[in-house]
Amino acid sequence: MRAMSITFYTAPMSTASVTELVIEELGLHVERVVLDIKAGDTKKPEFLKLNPNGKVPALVVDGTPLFESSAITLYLGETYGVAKTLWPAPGLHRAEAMKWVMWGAVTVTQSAYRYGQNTGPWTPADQQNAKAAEAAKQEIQDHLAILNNALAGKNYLVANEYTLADAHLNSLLTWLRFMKHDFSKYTNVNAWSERCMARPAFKKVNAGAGM
Ligand SMILES: N[C@@H](CCC(=O)N[C@@H](CS)C(=O)NCC(=O)O)C(=O)O
Repeated sequence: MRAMSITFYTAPMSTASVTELVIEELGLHVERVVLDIKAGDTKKPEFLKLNPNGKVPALVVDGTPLFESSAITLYLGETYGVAKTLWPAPGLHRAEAMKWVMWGAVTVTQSAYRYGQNTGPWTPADQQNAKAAEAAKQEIQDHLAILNNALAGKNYLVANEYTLADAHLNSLLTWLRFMKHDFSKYTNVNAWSERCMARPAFKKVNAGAGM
């Protein structure tokens, strides 16, 4: 395959760490640009030209800007992952891998954001709603139960082989652990997370992050 030029815009302790892990698993050589969110780097005009949402991760591949971590995982998976057996070839196993990445991006993230907005330091206290926070917390428990059932008797999500879907979803779940959601009932999820986190790529990316 022709070598492509890839520039990766990232920031510490952000959603970009999901992409960081995917890049590490694939062993890709990228040019890394580390932005400082607090200093306003993600809202500077030169970055907004690449990602008008003003968020990381963003990737520029041969001059084409890409945003949304899930889209980036799908793209990197299909382009570099199949030969490395980290992403299924086109077909139903690929569809299952996409299913879990998108479930994380849409279903789990929606509840996690709602919980964060109604409890965290990002929203003024008078705009927070305790009932909405409680409902979101329960939704997260329901999502974890779904994942726990899906992992019954299995080591990994798709065809029982580790793929970038495991990397992506587990990486996303580290944020739920960080936000102190209760994982104690979900033994299959916890055993799967342990397997994902034992991989050299995960250890390398998270070294020093305390996760
Ligand atoms: N849906 C996006 C979410 C990206 C996102 O929320 N990034 C946050 C960090 S976790 C960000 O860059 N925030 C910077 C800002 O709001 O200025 C994705 O999955 O890529």
